[in-house]
Amino acid sequence: PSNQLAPYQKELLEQAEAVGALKFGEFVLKSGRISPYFFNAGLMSTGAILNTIANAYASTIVSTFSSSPRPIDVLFGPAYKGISLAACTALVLASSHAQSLGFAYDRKEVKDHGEGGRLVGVPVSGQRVVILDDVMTAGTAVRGAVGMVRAEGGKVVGVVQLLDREEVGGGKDVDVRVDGEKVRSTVDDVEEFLGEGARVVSVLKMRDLMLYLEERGKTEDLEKMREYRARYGRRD
Ligand code: OMP
Repeated sequence: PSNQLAPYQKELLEQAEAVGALKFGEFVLKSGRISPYFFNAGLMSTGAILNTIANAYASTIVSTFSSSPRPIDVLFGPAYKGISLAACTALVLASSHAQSLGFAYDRKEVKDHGEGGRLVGVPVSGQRVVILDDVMTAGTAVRGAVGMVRAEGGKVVGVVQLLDREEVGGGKDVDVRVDGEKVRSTVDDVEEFLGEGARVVSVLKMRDLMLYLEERGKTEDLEKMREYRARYGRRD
């Protein structure tokens, strides 16, 4: 792991802790795993924080996808938390990076009149789509988002997470201490699921949270993070 936080990562983590979006303690995750930390991106909801997040996403997108042979067309933000993330990032890409991409999201409720359809925003059919999501653990949420884009004929060429918890796929009974080399990381699983050189990247990783704790001398929290990582963390 790299051993220094970038200034924007530090800023994000400080803002996250200040609004209670980043918490240390004991939390049951969607996958059933019991985690010593939880990141609630829904609380990252002030103008200043959205500004930090959107700029970080935009820089990550530019550095990840600008070298790809074909440009990306659409940012997809899965409802609900992804909607503001993708909208704000599309705005920053246009205002600060001279790249005007489309923006789309799904509606959670079924609509049987008016414009119809599951997705709102620019059509994704035939388009190269990047999904902007909040947190990835075992990959269930992001696979759902990929399914929605594909159902409308879009091609998902990448995923950008706000936080990659750097875990392995599967549920709570997956344990890397027992399963060893057979266990693959969620990132590898999702990249394979996407196929053909698609990328899964993130603004923050679990290791960055650990650096943050280390800088603050939070040795107890850090030790719990290490134990959790030894159990569910990706192998590399
Ligand atoms: P997976 O679907 O297992 O990848 O878990 C990701 C989802 O879990 C996110 O979309 C959130 O709904 C939720 N989550 C968080 O928001 N923050 C966390 O720190 C951990 C989780 C989680 O339950 O794993």
